[in-house]
Amino acid sequence: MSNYHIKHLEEYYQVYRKSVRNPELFWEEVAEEHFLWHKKWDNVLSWDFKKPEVKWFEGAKLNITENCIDRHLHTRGNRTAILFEPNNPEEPAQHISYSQLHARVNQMANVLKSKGIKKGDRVCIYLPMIPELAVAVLACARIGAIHSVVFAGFSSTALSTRINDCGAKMVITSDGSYRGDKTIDLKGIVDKALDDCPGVNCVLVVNRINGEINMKSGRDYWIQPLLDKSSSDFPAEIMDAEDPLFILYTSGSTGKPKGMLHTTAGYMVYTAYTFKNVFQYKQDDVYWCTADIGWITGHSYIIYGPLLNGATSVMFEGVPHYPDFGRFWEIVEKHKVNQFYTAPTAIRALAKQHLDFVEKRDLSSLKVLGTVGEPINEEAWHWYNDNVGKKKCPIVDTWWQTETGGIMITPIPFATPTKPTYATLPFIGIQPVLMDENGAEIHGNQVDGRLCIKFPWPSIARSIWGDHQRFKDTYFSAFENMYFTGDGALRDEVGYYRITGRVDDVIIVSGHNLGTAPIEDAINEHPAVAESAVVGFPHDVKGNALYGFVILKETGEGRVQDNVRKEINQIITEHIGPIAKLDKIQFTSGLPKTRSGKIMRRILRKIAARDAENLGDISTLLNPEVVDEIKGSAM
Ligand code: 7RM
Repeated sequence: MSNYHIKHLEEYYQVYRKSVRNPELFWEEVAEEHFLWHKKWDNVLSWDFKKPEVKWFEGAKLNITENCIDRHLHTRGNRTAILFEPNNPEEPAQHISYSQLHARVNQMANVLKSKGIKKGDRVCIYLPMIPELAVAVLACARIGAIHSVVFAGFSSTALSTRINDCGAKMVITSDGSYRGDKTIDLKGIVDKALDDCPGVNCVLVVNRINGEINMKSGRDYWIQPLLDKSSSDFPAEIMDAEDPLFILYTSGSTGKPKGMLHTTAGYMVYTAYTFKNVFQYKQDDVYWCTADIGWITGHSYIIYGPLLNGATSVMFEGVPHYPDFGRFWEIVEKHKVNQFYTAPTAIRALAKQHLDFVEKRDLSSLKVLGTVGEPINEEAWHWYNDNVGKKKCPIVDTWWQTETGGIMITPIPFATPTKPTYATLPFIGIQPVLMDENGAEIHGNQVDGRLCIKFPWPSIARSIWGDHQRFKDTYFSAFENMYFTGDGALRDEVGYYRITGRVDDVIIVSGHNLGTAPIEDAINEHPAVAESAVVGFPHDVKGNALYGFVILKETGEGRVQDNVRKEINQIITEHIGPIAKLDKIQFTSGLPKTRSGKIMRRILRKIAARDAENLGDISTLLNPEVVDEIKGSAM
């Protein structure tokens, strides 16, 4: 038992050493004690980062939803599994118990089955943050179908790309969604996407807004009547440990989004174990992660991790600023939230508002605060610590990725002393290393380098859907026998890690990963555009914002240019979504390029950040004269 629940720093070091000395033995013990298996594994781990191939708990048989739900029925059947807080504060919250969740997931699984879905099929879920989203995810897992949730803020083009890439047969969506004072026509977006998706033969539609929508006969079905006539029993499909559980898309620095593939048993063991320890969850606590289930944080730490521990997980439909900037604190007070997990970008936005929004609420239920998604700056950390945690709640700055499935570097509350802007120590079983440009490991403390992980952990992604070669090239080729994260990090004098940011062309805007290449591709669709380059620049709320340098085929007048600016952002919105819109667009006659034709983004980044005094080595630059032009008219 003591392995499962760490309470002191000494205990952390002890368990950590054990987990690294004999990972197989360690994870086997965790897996033995806390889960329901139809058959135990023949082999705990086999791996080869060269192929790459990783298998955990091979030979084991299980269904993750039995572990999330059925296992708790006799002890916690009437306890709340999902606490749904609607967008509109006037609409009552819903407390969905483990028993009710069991019935609803089973009904949904029966509906999926009746529409021809079976083990291994891909189902695309494009839903707002309503209970049906969690139910749909779990129903897929129950039947053995592979869910691919697409964040409901993505555009129709982004949606159709993902549907086609994974070959989904079915889409589960809603007539619309509420976001603050707006309603969004989700079904319209789906209809448009499906013009390009011949493989989808069934769309299930949740009624959320009573919207006037088109229902294509023979393809589209309202979901509720189907659920109503379905049985609330469904025998879980027995899965192999390494059967796929889900695909979740994440932006790459180049090309199309990568469908990260996660499998069943390892993901289950790791998300359950991290949830328990990183949030120090105790029975009957109320835990709230404000992420959307469309991101990995929502998969692992709204649905799977919490439910695997029999927790109460808050699911919030709305946004932090509706009806006003006090909404988060109102919800914390209302539901007596004990663990609160959010993104630095949200903290920065809320820290700008009147302190009264925070101070008028009773936040005394809070025990642990968390952040995820991007580096947290010192001011935001202190604001969070002082005003939300009242200096009594440890802040867990959790570093991890879609690819890692679960939290990798993090303090353990009440055990690890926190340090602002530091994610601190590797989680149990995680072996980070820092590497230099020449592929050598950097030993010692007070050093920085590229962050790699040298040993597999149970929830590492197993592949990119349909493109194993790309998986290998992206993560396992830069450094021999290592998983390369794409992030830079430094290690301080006591061995704490601080993540310094991406070392590739991924830019994190408000916690959303955006690749520069797909945005540039969208910009270049504009008929007036010859070429473009996008870089990030520091932004006090979003962390980074986007700055586009654009070469027009013919330079127009100011007014023409303003129109082009608007149209470029429209195209980006259509292709990717509003999160990828550019804050600044500068027209230029050329882009700084190396002799081999590569855009020197380093220079553009400095100009965008208004830090162009010292541009460093520009000796390989082919066209130094454009640098002066760009500097001269920087925005
Ligand atoms: C969970 C998630 C992954 C990228 C990652 C980092 C950045 C995430 C932190 C962080 C500094 C953190 N998955 N990142 N957490 N940077 N401190 N605590 O965000 O796939 O969407 O993004 O996010 O660059 O590589 S993700």
